[in-house]
Amino acid sequence: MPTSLATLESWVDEVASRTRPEQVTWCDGSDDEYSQLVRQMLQSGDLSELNQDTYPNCYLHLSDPSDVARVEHLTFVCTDNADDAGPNNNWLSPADGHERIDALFDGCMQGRTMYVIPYCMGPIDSPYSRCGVEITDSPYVVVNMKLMTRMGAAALQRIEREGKFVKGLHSTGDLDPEKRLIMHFPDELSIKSIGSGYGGNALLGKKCHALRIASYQARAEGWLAEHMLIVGVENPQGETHYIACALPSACGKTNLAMLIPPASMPGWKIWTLGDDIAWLHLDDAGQLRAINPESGYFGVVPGTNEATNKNAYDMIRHDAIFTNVARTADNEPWWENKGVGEPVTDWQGRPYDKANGKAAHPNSRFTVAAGNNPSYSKLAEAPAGVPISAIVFGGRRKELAPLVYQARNWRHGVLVGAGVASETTSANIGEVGVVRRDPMAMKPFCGYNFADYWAHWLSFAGRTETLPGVFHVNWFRQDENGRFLWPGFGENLRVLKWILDRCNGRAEAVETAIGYLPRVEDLDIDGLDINRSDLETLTSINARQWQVEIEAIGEYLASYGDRLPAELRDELQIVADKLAHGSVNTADS
Ligand code: GTP
Ligand code: SPV
Ligand code: MN
Repeated sequence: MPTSLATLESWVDEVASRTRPEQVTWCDGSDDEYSQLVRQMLQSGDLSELNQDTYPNCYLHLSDPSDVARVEHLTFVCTDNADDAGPNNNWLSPADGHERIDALFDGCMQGRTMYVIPYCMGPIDSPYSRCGVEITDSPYVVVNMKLMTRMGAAALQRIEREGKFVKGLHSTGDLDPEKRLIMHFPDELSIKSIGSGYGGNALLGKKCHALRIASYQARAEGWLAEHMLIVGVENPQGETHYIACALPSACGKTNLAMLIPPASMPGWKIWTLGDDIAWLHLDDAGQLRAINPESGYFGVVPGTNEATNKNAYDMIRHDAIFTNVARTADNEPWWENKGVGEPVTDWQGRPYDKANGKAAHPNSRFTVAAGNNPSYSKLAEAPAGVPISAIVFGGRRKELAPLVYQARNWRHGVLVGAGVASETTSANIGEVGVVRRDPMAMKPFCGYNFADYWAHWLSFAGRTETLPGVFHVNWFRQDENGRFLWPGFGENLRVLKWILDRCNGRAEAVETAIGYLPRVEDLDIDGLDINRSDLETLTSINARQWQVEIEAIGEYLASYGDRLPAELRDELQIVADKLAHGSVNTADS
């Protein structure tokens, strides 16, 4: 066996004897290995070639139609005590969890190759990085892991040096939704997932390791694992400040992470560090720093076009894997709002027919290496990460939430994060468009009790004098006809500019009950085509609606019982009192 680490070797043997693969392959992460697996999948039909003249090295994978998104209802955190997983997770005892899922793994790899994938989440030389090994019977998973993580020989060397790694066992099984389960055993640093080939369920380095297991470890070790993009904003003076921003699934992280400044903001530049996950640590000087544990993007395809996200549009023109998009007559990938071309076959490979719904699945995805992104930051490889000036939370809210506001202080900021709610999206199997609580955009991803998680967030205030400012944004306000009030995408830079100016004491705001809001004149709207009344709506709050919201947040927080930190309850009371006693800038009528 090609490892000197006995615990790794014995685990691989143990898995092989349960799953009974035809052969075992250790992945070295080389380009040759990637090409060879692609050739093999073209032969088996797992992948098909897209137009190699216009989309060189791009391939299409069509999933089983039942297997196109995460499955929160089938995802479990297995801890000794149910309370440690919390009301925010499905729970089983570790013994019951293993028993239930192991039965499905018995003999599941017969006739298949079992791949062993050593990977490193984070720059290979960073002290903040963590390693894992994923065992899978899916070549699609191997090639996606190659694009998304630092995988192969270098990761194996680090694992052998450290002797410690997260064990992830995955099989596509028979894709029967009744036999699909994703289990986490944080005390054992292990993950078991069966019955799905979809990204978040199958690429175990991503949500399973880098969020659920990592958040559990981060609490014990004093850091944070978050569902956040990391972006560098360079102003015309050449100074770059970094922002970490948590938005729920399919709510704009990839787009914000690589936005292109509007023509009317010359001299501004955006540098992408990460588009989905951030690991945040306080350094010795008390500065919060972030690394992106991933090295690729698994992004939402629909809506990507030259106007909304040209960086993404360009980076998926070569060396990309498309999952569940449609195709044109000239064999190019097609999706809703691509802006060019027409579909001839849909995401299920059928002749396109409007009566069957969308041509591309709403949760169709691209996978590309981060290096494909024209705005990829050099500091994305820096072992020490980047210093974070602002933390931004947000959600998808037709109503209520203004374009942007700032929390009064860290403790209030934790309440703002805990109070995030957002309309559900097709990133999870289930109903779309219903508002649900999604604290810190981590509802599906926090590997332990949210009450303990908020206490952990609060504890940072006692550890340093220099925490980032905390903000909330909403790009998705609509009028009664469903029209977006804010143009979004590149224009979101105007909001980032106000946020950074606030952090540097260079922008004005008014204090309201919910925090500091910009007045229209505090935002840089030079060259922006938007009417004044929309701007006024976006920068004001309705006190009565907010009273209802604060009450709803109170009820939600109360569902965490005695474990809820008293500080959060106190902060909520402060906001409730301010709303009750009236405050400036409430566009109440
Ligand atoms: P995950 O990968 O699921 O975690 O999602 P994400 O947060 O990275 O979301 P992404 O950036 O892929 O955006 C999801 C959808 O929202 C896409 O269809 C985008 O076109 C759309 N979107 C992103 N930013 C904006 C915006 O500023 N305004 C509007 N109206 N839509 C946006
Ligand atoms: C999300 O759902 O938040 C994603 C896609 O980023 S997945 O990798 O499936 O989690
Ligand atoms: Mn995500």
